[in-house]
Amino acid sequence: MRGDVSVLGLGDMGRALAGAFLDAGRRTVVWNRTASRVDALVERGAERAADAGEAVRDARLVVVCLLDPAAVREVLEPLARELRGRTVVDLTNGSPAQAAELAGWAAGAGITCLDGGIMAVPGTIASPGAFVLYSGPQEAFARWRTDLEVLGTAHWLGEDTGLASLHDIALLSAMDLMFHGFNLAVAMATSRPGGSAAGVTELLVPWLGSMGALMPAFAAEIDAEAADGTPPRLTQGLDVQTAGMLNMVATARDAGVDTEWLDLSPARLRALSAGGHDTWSAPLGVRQLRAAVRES
Ligand code: FVH
Repeated sequence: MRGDVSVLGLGDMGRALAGAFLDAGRRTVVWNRTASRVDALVERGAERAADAGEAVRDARLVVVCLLDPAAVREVLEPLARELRGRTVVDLTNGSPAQAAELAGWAAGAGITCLDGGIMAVPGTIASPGAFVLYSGPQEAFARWRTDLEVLGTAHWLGEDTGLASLHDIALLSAMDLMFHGFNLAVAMATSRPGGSAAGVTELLVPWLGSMGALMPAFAAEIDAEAADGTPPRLTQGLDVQTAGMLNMVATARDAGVDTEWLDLSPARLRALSAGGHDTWSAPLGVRQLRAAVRES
C-alpha cells in the first residue's frame, strides 16, 4: 500500500480533510483535477498522485470530496477496476437518492462504499465540535472508524446508504432556517436607533440555546405518538400562537422588514384551526409538514 489514505478532491474541504490526515500522522496520497491545488499539501508531507487512478491504485482507504455527485461519478466510474475490493468514503454533499445510486454502482463493481455528511466547515475539521455522519456497511465503518475519527466524531447511522445524507440535509435545512431567523431578528432590531446587530445577537444566542433545549422533549413526544399514539402533553392553544405570530408580522411590517417568511406562520396555524385542531403540539407540526407534501 502506498498510503494510509487517498484524498480525491482538494477544494476547501478536501484540503482540510487531507491536512487532518497528515496532522494525525497518516501517509496521505492526494489528487485534484487542478494540479496546482496539490502543492501546499505536498509541502506538508502529502504524496502527489499523477492522476486519480494512481491515487486509488494502492490506497487502503479512498476519501472523496468533490463539488457534487456528478463530479464523483465522473471521477470514480473510469476507476472501477482500480477500486475493486477497496473502500470508498464519499463525503461530497448529495441527496439520499444520489448516495444510493453511487452505492449501487459501487456494489456492482465490487467496491465497498460508505456515504458521509460533514457537519463542519473546513476551519473546524478535526476540532472538538466537528462531526461526520456515515451510512452504509457497518463492517466497513467499524474497520475504518479510527481513521475516520481523525476528521471529527464519527457517527454511523445505519446500513441504508441514504441515511447519512438524509440527516446531513435535515440538519442543514434547520441551520438554513435558523440563519434566516437571525437575519430577520437583526433586520427588525436595527430598524430604529438603539438597536444593533451585536446587541440583538447577544440576546439571541442564549435565547436560541434555551429554546433548543426543548427539542429533546418535543422529539420524545413525536416518537411516542408515532410508536403507539401517545397524545402529546406539551401543547399550546392555537389561538395564543396565532395572536403571537400576527404580532410578529405586524411588528416586522412596521419596522419595514419583509414579512414573506413570517406570513407563513399564521397561515399554517389557521390551516390547523380550519382542520379542527385547537392546540399546537410538536407531533401536529410535523404531521402538517408531511400532509402538505402528500396533498401537493
Ligand atoms: N466548504 C464547506 O464549508 C462545506 C462543508 C460541508 C461539506 N461541504 C461539501 O464538500 C464538498 C466540497 O466542498 P468544497 O468546499 O471543497 O468545494 P470547492 O472548494 O468548490 O472544491 C470543489 C472540488 O471539486 C472538484 N471538482 C469539481 N468538479 C469536478 C469534476 N468534474 N471533476 C473533478 N473534480 C471536480 C474541484 O476541483 P478543481 O476545480 O480544483 O479542479 C475541487 O477539488 C461539496 O459537496 C460541499 O457541498 C463543504
